Amino acid sequence: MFAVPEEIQSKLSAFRDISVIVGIPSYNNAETIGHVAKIAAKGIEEFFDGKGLIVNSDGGSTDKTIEAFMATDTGNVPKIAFQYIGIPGKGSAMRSVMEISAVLRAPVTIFLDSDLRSVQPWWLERLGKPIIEGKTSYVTPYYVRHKYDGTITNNICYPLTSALYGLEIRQPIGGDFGVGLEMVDIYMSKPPKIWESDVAKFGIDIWMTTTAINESKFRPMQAALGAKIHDVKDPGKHLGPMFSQVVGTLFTLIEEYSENWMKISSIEKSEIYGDIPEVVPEPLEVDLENLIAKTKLGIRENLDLAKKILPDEVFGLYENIMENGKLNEDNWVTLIYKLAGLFRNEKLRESTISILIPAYFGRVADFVEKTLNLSTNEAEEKIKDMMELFLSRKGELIKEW
Ligand SMILES: Nc1nc2c(ncn2[C@@H]2O[C@H](COP(=O)(O)OP(=O)(O)OP(=O)(O)O)[C@@H](O)[C@H]2O)c(=O)[nH]1
Ligand SMILES: [Mg+2]
Repeated sequence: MFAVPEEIQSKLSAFRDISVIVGIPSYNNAETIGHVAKIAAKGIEEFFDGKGLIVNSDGGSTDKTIEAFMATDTGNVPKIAFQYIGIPGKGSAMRSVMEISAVLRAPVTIFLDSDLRSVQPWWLERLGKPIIEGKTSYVTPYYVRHKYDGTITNNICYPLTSALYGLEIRQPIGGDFGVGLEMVDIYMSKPPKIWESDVAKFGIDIWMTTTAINESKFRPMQAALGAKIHDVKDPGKHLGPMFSQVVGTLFTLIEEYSENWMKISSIEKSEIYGDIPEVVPEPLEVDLENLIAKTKLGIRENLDLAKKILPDEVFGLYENIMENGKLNEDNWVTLIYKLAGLFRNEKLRESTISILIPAYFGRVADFVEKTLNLSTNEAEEKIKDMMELFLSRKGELIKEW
């Protein structure tokens, strides 16, 4: 084991016959982690005969997250908590949990974010049962989210991943996953160098999902979970670093699996397990003015860099974003496919991502403005259209290869 401290490793032999491990990554989540742990324990009692273990892998919180977790009453369900070893990030935390799953040979590992408020005991059934029944070894969450929540998911991860690999997965980076032992073993067999990349940070989710799509002998499934209520972030203010880790990883994987996606020209739906609950997601305020201002400023700052690496016609559309601070769907696809191609050149990696970030803010601004008066369902249709657009123009990406 690489990411689990020795004093924890030596305690693991006490746990036998574990059917499910619930892994909770955390970083300063003292206020919310207790609730998640409590619900996890209930789910383990109800759906796994109590044969579970709850693992909190923390990133060195300064708000006593571990203490809050350990002080939570989880009944007869055992729990352990520690600070993982490795570069700081959500991925390192999840790695440490999977190392424990591999050693204990737990057939199911379920990840739950520590800032979740809407988590329910039955989420464990939805995320775990398809694996126990042998139908799949990877389950992504299928939540009902507000139209402005999940902007990285909606604008790139969902439409592009679905179009590339031909499997429609609505929340490829949802974070709350069910993972079977087949996939745990595959993840743990990857070169350790992977854990020095953005996979150790917020790249972990897209990496796990893309690897499952391409390498599992089963097809990934989705679990209907209802609303995702968690600590939300305004895309203009907090999502820059997360975007670069997620998209950098996504682009790296396009290279890795190029032989697979090039052959695919249609999209199938990944099966959804469970009835989709009827819930109204919590509204999320987006500061549109700030987003537009941030877009314009970011484009200006990256203009010289963009001129150096983009072909003229693409640079033209990039420069245009500066005028109104927005980027439409068509130009977004053009830019993504061009930059995904340029990203193959290791020397251009940093530049491509830094150019893309302000354009992403512009894409979000355009979406927010176009959907101001639309319902969540109507906005959803627009996001689906983008997936179709990525698919119909896939030839442009193939040309880059
Ligand atoms: N151990 C560890 N956990 C982290 C770190 N960063 C985030 N996490 C955990 O990963 C989970 C998801 O992080 P969030 O910041 O809520 O991000 P998110 O919900 O995926 O993203 P948004 O939908 O954009 O809000 C939470 O449980 C965090 O506590 C880290 O550096 N170390
Ligand atoms: Mg969150």
